[in-house]
Amino acid sequence: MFRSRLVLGLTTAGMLAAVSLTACGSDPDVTAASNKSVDVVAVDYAYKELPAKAKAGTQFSLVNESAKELHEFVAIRLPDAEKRPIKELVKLPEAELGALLSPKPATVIIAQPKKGAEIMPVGDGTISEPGRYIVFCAIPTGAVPQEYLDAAAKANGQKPEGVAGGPPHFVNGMYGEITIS
Ligand SMILES: [Cu+2]
Repeated sequence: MFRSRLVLGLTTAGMLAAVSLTACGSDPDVTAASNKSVDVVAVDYAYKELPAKAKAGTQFSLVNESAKELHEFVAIRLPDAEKRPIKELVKLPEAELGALLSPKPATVIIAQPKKGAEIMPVGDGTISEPGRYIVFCAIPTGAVPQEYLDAAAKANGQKPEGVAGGPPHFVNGMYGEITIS
């Protein structure tokens, strides 16, 4: 399963604490217009046009506008009792964050730079179950796209390991949330 390896690329809690408070990726004014499909845009290092709300069954896709970085859209349903804002959650100590992110994602979409191809190691972009989802990108900053994709292909749906790079993109602010109803 997609266990807490997700965050093994994490650095220290100290680095997480350095995350800017201004970088939260959801736009509270945006609600998905259609219950069919939504294109989320990835830039270095944030999501654009990430709806705050969408209907169950919405299929997401990821358009990567970065010139060189690979980006991903990992959506994990949070426990119903979890009410803290996402910007607090991403700053939790690694073990705590790892536990929160241990459920299998509803979907994982990886998109190549320059609006390149999408790869879907988990699911097909569809989020079916109502709830509150954290959306984040854990690709190491500066990782070579092909190196990461090769590692992802070998990882069988789990988080690729051993890919050179800096802290995961969510440490740079690449995270957000979507409420599915
Ligand atoms: Cu990213």
